[in-house]
Amino acid sequence: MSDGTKEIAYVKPEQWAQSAQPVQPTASAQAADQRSTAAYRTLDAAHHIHPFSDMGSLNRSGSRVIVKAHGVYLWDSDGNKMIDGMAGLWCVNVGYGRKELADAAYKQMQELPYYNTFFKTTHPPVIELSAVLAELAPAPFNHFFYCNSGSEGNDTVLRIVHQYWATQGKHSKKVVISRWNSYHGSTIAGGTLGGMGYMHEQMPSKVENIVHIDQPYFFGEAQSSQTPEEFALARARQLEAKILEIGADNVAAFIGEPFQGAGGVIFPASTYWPEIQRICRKYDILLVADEVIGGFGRTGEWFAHQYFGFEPDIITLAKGLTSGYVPMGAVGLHDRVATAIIENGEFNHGLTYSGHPVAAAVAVANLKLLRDEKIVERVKTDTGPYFQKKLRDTFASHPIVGEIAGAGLVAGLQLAEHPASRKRFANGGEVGTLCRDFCFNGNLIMRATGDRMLLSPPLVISRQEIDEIVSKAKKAIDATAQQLGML
Ligand code: PXG
Repeated sequence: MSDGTKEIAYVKPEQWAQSAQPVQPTASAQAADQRSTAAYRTLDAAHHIHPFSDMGSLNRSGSRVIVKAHGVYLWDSDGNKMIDGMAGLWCVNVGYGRKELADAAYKQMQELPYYNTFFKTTHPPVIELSAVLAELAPAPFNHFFYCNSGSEGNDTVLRIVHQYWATQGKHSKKVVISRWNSYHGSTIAGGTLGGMGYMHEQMPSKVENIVHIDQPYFFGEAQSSQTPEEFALARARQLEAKILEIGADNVAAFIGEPFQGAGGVIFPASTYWPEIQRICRKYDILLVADEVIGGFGRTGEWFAHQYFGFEPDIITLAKGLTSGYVPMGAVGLHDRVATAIIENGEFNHGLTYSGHPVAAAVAVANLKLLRDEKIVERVKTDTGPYFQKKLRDTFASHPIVGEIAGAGLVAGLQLAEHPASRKRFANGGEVGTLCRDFCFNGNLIMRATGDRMLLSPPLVISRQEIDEIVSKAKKAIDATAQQLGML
């Protein structure tokens, strides 16, 4: 084919024995790395369905083609350099281009590219990873189950919760309580657990026994007379009301992201999580913290539940576990839950790639970087406070910024029509999209959820790079305000 699409380096089976050396790309495969932007877009539109996208409209406008990355920067196929304010999708915690991770994958692929741990086998990378996780996680978390993503992690959570109560003889404890506007993944179970109505609408069916309570979104949902602490307490007490309505004997677990990520970086006031924990303990309900975004240093603590000061029974992990270099998810079990699973016969759940050796080797290399280079400590004591202060200094009195939420290296900026009275834009999603497009044109990647602008840069970001993000965000938010005639 003249465009080289199908001419990739291919070793025929009869040549396998001679191909012990790494295969070099052929000239045509190298050429395929250097297509023009137009050629990339044509091929992408012809064959690729993107996640969460309106493909008709995307194919008409064309995607931005990201071709390389280093540190906190990305480059597109036209040579534009962008600063990545989102660490990919909240995942590239150690930044792009760390050779240690590539080397770990390369070495592991040569030594043992795949084996499973189903039938009385195990392997060094998964053993090593479990030991490192047990060292890094809070004391009662000593056991880990592996999967490929956060969604599969939350599917696994449902299986573990169900099995746990079965082992306790409490077979009626089946209902899992979650929250509206939470995000727990895009499989059927993850999507049902999540509280995104637009996802529920497109599901063929939902997982049974999952119900939702309201989120602790102060800016958007509190009454004008409520303080953040009062509102958070009232929202936490919806859990108690829901348990009483369903009957504690029927409720298995509560699941929540310590702070909602995709839902808009919503940070509950300090009263929220202690009350949720009190209620879970009172009614003997497992407390699950979905740490897929919050885990591995985002708030300056290793896990976001440590930042909010509560103690879950189960944690879901993904993203920062491998810094996104390869896919991997995990579920961490408190000793109490682990013992019940371990001591009560077979647990009938597993995936071909549970504990994949290459993913595990990359995860170990990644966690060692986070630990040994003191990246998480730096977020807590230096770059995190600097980022939060810089955002507050820059936006506290901006005419369309109503709230600055966050800690460490994660933040949500609420765009609002009238910040003082917490009046949001009637067409909030449109304002957020407008602002996001200004960011994009200014070579800053910043995500919009409705009218909240989100930042979650790689944890290795420097103060100077933080300055660059904040100044680019300021330009984009100013441009948005100007377009709306509010600046
Ligand atoms: N839990 C949480 C808290 C998440 O944020 C998942 C589970 C699911 O993980 P996987 O690996 O299955 O995607 C997530 C994922 C966004 C965005 O636009 C956020 C996520 C995924 C894709 C897009 O903010 N979070």
